[in-house]
Amino acid sequence: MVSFDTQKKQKIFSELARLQQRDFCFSRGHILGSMCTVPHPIAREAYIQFLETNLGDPELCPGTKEIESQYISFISGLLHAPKSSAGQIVSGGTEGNITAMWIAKQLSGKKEILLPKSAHFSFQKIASLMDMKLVEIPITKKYIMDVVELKKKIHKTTAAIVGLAGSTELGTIDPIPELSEICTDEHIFFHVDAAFGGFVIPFLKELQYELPDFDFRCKGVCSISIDSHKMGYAAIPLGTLVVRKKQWLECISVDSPYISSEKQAGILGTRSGAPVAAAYAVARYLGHEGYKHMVQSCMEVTQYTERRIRELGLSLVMKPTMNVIGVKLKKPGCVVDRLSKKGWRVNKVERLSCIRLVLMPQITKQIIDEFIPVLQKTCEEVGEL
Ligand code: 0PR
Repeated sequence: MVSFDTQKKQKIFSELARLQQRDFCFSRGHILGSMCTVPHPIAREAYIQFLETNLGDPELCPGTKEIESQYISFISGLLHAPKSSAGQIVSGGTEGNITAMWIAKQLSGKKEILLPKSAHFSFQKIASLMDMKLVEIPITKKYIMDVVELKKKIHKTTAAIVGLAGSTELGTIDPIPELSEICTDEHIFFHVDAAFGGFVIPFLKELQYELPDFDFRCKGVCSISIDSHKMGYAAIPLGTLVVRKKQWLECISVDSPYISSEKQAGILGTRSGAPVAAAYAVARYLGHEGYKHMVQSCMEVTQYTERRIRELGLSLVMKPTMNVIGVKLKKPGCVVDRLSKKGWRVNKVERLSCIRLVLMPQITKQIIDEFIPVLQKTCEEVGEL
């Protein structure tokens, strides 16, 4: 047992608290641009309980391994994955995308990735890490991948096509069913990046929003990456990559002679069971209905925010598809800097000349009521209004 030198401990913790004071925090509600949240309280408890576990050596923690299997089953069910599928826990959207492209490269022996211009910057890392080439496909006026342009770029060298189900900048959804058909016909690996939208679209569809299918019910979809530390209301770092065929994980597996499993798939070795237990606890606690309610209230706050912004005389880049809003501005960087000095964090998207607001579960109408006058004043100061 570690015995504490109480004085030393107090000194360290006051130092930690002093530094933490400088952070923006979700619980005060002033972070409006992030795709993460304050985790559900149940996630916090489960996280701490599983702090010492290591899923990189599964024989040491068969119980945690079982939690992981059950969590993967939950995610696979949400995405309508077939029986032949398998899931790989990852640290988030970046690792999910890297792993998917690694599989595509191994399976095809090719190096070219066709992806919309709106794809997340993690693909730049993929190109550099795996010596792959990115071919950017223009987007339409609706901010989704232009399928006509895509077809022109398909080639013998194409390793994979990537579609977005919830883009980082605007929350848009690429025409996944159409892309799925193209990929089936052309025998191309089709990866769907649903890091943000994976925990939103299934529930919006149940709430009668008219959105395209994005999951394994589209036969050409080969893999989907979905993040629990975004709309899954869980703790950082956690995402899942689900692949249509279990055997595809073999091409990213190596012999692991020193540990309890014979082979290890994926990028990481040692990895904590804590975020997995936390996400599992949230999923068990909220259940399908709980997530549906959460998404419904995020959309109510989104619609409220949209109305308040329009009332100011500002316009939106487009009608929001999900709980992400782009507000058109002439000088988004300038507005973001000023808002930050006033204690509000939003993200700028220079490419679309807008700021991005993400209406995560912790954002309430009251917080929006506090924010709107600050946004108004800031826009007046810089001549946006
Ligand atoms: N794919 C998509 C569609 C994403 O939006 C993101 C992250 C990723 C992949 C990468 O996910 P990880 O960051 O989990 O690896 N999108 C957010 C963004 O770049 C991430 C984020 C979250 C940024 C919280 C800021 C923040 O405070 O905007």
